[in-house]
Amino acid sequence: MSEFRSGFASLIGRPNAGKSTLLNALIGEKLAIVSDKPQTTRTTIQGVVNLPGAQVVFVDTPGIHKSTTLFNRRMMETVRTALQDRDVLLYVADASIPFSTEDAEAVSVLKDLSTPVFLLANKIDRVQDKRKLLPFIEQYKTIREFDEYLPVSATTGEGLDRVREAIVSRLPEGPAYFPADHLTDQPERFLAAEMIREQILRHTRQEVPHSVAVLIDRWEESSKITKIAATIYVERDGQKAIVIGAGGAALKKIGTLARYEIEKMVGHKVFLELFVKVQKDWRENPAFLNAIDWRSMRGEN
Ligand SMILES: Nc1nc2c(ncn2[C@@H]2O[C@H](COP(=O)(O)OP(=O)(O)O)[C@@H](O)[C@H]2O)c(=O)[nH]1
Ligand SMILES: [Mg+2]
Repeated sequence: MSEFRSGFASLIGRPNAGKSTLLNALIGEKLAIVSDKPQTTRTTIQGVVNLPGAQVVFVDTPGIHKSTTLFNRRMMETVRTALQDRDVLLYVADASIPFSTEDAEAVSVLKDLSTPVFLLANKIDRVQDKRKLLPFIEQYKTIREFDEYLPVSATTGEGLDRVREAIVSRLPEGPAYFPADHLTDQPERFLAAEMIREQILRHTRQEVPHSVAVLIDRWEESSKITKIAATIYVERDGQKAIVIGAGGAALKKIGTLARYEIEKMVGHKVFLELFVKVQKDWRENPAFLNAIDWRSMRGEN
């Protein structure tokens, strides 16, 4: 009988490639928030999958992008950390749009790595003519050789079995890292803050998504109801007005939709109270960045 295998697989790639959607699809649970705005994912997120004879710990990461603010630089640091000490790297590319110089630049983060790297050509549900996948993959090959080339769709699930098989075949033998019921490294209250931020990303535009941070102020759980108070931070008065909306309509919608998601997670009724505050230029404020990072809250980095 073959031995049990276990290991870590990081999902990396440019913003919007579909890394977080893939994480959720591979896990079968919604762990990472998803939107069509870049920088939806701001931190690494682990999701554990138990397969027959193997345990894979997937790690979702922020998209590879140019660092302008202190916050962006921190995000890119987490991407670089996620490249280290992994058993497999999954480079996710959007196969529904043409290859660009930004793609070529982003792939360069993989330079000098000896870890096996798979190219996941994602969003193939949007590629009508599948013959186009070959030249798409060839473009990547001109930059580097990958250990596997896997066409997938995170939304339909196509190709994901091949991904799981290919990962397991590259994992070292070893015991599971986590107990079978351990799903993620994220505390529930951080997931809740993310669910609130997801609704803001979905219902606002332009500069607002980048300027939003959410912190949970209060979390009181009883057997029937969880009472949560959270503050939405923005950088400008104008953004505050957008998040609140005319007569509070936008904030009400955000709160209602986020509450549904949080109720699904905690499994009972939720009472959600939201506040909106201006925290000028928080993306350049180290103390504030520490406050919104649950890892540093727990003294993990
Ligand atoms: N059609 C299609 N859309 C996808 C697929 N994967 C992701 N998306 C969409 O692409 C956008 C970005 O996805 P997200 O997972 O947040 O990308 P990330 O920035 O790489 O984490 C979202 O609107 C997703 O719904 C896919 O396989 N097919
Ligand atoms: Mg993401």
